Amino acid sequence: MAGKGATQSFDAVVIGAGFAGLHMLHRLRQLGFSTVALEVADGVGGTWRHNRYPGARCDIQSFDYSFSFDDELQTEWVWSEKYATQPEILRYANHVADRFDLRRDIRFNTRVKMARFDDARSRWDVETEDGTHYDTQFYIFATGCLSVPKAVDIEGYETFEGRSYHSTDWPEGGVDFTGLRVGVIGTGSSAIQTIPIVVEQAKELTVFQRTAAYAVPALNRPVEAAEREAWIAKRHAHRDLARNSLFGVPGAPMERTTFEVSAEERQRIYEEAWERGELPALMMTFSDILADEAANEAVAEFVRNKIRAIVKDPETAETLCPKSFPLGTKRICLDTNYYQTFNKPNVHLVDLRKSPIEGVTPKGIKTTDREYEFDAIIYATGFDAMTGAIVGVDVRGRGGLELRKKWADGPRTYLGLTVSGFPNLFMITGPGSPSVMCNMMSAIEQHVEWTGDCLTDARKRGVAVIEAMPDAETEWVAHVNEVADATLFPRANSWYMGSNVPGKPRVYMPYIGGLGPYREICTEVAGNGYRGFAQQSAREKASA
Ligand code: NA7
Repeated sequence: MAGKGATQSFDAVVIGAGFAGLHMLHRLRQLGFSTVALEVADGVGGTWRHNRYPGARCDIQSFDYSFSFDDELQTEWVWSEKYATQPEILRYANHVADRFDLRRDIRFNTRVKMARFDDARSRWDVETEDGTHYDTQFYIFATGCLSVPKAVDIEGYETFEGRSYHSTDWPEGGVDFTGLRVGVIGTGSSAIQTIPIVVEQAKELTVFQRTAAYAVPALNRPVEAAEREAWIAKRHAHRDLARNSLFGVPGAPMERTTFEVSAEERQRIYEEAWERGELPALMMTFSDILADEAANEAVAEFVRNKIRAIVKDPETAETLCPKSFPLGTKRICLDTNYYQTFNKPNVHLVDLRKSPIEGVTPKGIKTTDREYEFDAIIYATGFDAMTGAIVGVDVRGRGGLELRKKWADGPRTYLGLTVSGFPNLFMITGPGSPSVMCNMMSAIEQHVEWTGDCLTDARKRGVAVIEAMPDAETEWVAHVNEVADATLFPRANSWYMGSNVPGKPRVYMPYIGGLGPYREICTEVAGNGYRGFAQQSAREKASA
């Protein structure tokens, strides 16, 4: 191996060794491309390596939250629970790396500093922080959608004299909260998963809520042997349904609309969905939930009534009821005893809408109302989602064009896979693709397969440079917005919109047309000679 500061040449450089990076590396290797993956951490797993907070689990059933690309892999691996815990998911990522002998082509502890497209050579120069240069034809982001923590935007947080933890970067080996007074800031999925576990040790736990979330019970349980066998028997059909579905898991919204049925029937349908313990279940009960305000309000009120029935103190229950955005327009949370936790005498809820946080002090957290003293504060304040990891690298395309500048008013992509002005650059689950709107594993597999096919096709046809055309990009961005605008999604201040990060442009980032229809579009683009892409062979380039 070449030493630091040297240049190494590859067909493809993949950034990241989470699930997307692992699969992309494996696929490109299978296709005969010399490939290296660069990973900032000291091991594989991506977001599942850092998000080690107690209670961290997937919110898509384990069978679905796994790869389908290798049949032996999917039949040999045994998931122990309906929703796997973070340690089990990380073990799975390590198993994938071992099984396909991927580590030999991953450079760990390696942060990319800069990536520059050299017009003359049609190659990328990728420079890492240790000064190594990677010369590559293709540059592929597999950096994940939820991998860069949102910087803590609360004044004085560094002055706190107790212990501070962030859900996105939890200490290895865990934390003992026994006998401590703990404050938790945030009530998104991470907080909702961790609060019921932390309270088992903490002396007092105070939750600071700015926006109440919709959470449905996970109804987690061990996977029985018979269930596993049944899944294995139907796996091919199951995966086909998932690939062509809206959310990357089998199932579709019912065709009926909310007010077509009687109030009693509606209630029965909601109850049935609630009892399934699955994230998309309530959204699939009627076809108009994500498009019609009244329909959404009906199902939202059903969830609020559940909260009111669980939480004994009426004022606390009312504060926990989400009212400021439509159900499903921020990712629904799956919980295990979250609402029940607020019935414990040592758990308190602070409504930041009534008394906002003024700042963190040496002793604790000060709201406009009073100061709360803590021994430990947990920040479960989320991520700079979808674009944070991409613009975190200084990427320069054709003519020195800066990706950060190009995206200053929000990300612009063609198919969420490519960017005009940035030839031979690909993004796995980039903004403008279904990504976080569905099961990430299904989204990753579709993008990895498409990218692998695209590179193979380019090689076969002698194409040296492939680049999204500006018109195709503009049309795609318009389509992504048009589809989003026909729904209630843009109504929420969500990380889908970038509105959780101060100063980030407010643009609806994922494509919500559904994974199946999106797959068809991508397949059609490829089938039509990569419609919307400018392509240049080495010979054309030389004579240009
Ligand atoms: P989320 O869903 O972005 O949640 C972050 C939470 O932190 C949310 O309740 C925020 O309130 C709150 N927050 C963020 N900054 C502040 C400040 N400054 N003051 C008070 N409260 C704040 O992140 P998660 O990690 O929970 O989940 C992300 C995804 O991971 C999730 O959707 C699953 O797909 C897995 P806000 O809503 O902004 O008012």
